Amino acid sequence: MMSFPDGFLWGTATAAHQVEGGNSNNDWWAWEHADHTRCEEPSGDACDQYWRYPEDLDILVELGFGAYRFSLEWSRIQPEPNEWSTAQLDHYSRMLDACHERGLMPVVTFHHFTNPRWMAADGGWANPVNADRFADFCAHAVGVLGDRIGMACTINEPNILPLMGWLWGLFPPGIEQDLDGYQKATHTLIDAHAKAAAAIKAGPGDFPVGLTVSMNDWIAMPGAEEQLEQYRHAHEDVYLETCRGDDFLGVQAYTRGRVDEKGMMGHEDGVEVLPMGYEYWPNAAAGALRHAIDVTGIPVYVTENGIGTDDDEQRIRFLRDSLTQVAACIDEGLDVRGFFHWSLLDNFEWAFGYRMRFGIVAVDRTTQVRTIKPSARWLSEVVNTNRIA
Ligand code: GCO
Repeated sequence: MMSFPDGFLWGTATAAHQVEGGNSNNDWWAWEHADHTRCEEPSGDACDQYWRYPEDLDILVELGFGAYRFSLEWSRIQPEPNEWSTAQLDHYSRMLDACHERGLMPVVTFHHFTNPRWMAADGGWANPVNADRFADFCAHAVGVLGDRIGMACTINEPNILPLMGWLWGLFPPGIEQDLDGYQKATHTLIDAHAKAAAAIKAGPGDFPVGLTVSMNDWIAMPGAEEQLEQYRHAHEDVYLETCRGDDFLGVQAYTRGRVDEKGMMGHEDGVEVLPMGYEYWPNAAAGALRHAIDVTGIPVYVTENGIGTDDDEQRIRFLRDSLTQVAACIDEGLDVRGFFHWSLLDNFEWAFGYRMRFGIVAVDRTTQVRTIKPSARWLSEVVNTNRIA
């Protein structure tokens, strides 16, 4: 039996654009509706969480979770460069209050992949000025919301944005193989994290502030150790190294990356492959945690881990194995403080649309009715007993 320390924080994670619905003033909405993109379908009403958040928070309470990680939609709060929406800030105020009324810690992400259209039109993350604009947004939002925030994540997976947006063309602005744009976006995002963290710290409230980074469990074939270092450095360490002074790091891990002397390798024969196209790899979180702590030396939370699958038994198997390894990391003495399952709900999985089901709660796409899955009950047992039976 594996157990978790007292006070270990259990939560689930979502992002505004993936669950709220109707976020028509951001670059993703534009991207979903553009003819030339590889998006399978538009986000539309998503899970209508903009209106249904009380019901979703009730589900978290019923399952015994202590925290909810969600994001603020910048394009709602600052619809134009010089316009701020008090009504939208009030909306997030009500969400924070609703969390506290239920005893849930709100973990607030200030940026989760989407940009206001005006910011995207002015170069997006490739324009260094947008780091200051983002910090300005953070200062404004924290001024209203800060007294009720439990923990803050500045930017979700800044390492994914340049990769998807400037090299692979899967996220807006949809550019492929633009190394210069990739590097500019990387620099702006690193700068934006530092400036946003300072702005959030300067506001009301006193809560931990950190970054969340997308990480793999990296494995080098014999003789390819140097190639692995190069890959990992460009993709992850360049961000981790800037986090050493932060309150915590959020580790988000879903699979592994294997490297041989020729570069990134394909799937290994015999290893299950998930609908997302990568290997089923329950050691992802533990492997990433070890490396994250090695590089940063700061406390870490798993801020995302889970799988997109229609097979809920497979999800339970994944979670059992993944959490067993996370518990082993804690036994080894690593400072791991919490685990946030991605995700609470089946939601809008970006270019894949609604085909990928990462939730422990199903959502009927027509009626929006929520149905708790067996995996939610399984995880609830772990959360309530603080151990894996
Ligand atoms: C990410 C994001 C989430 C995804 C999740 C599943 O890691 O890409 O934070 O928005 O939905 O990771 O792919």
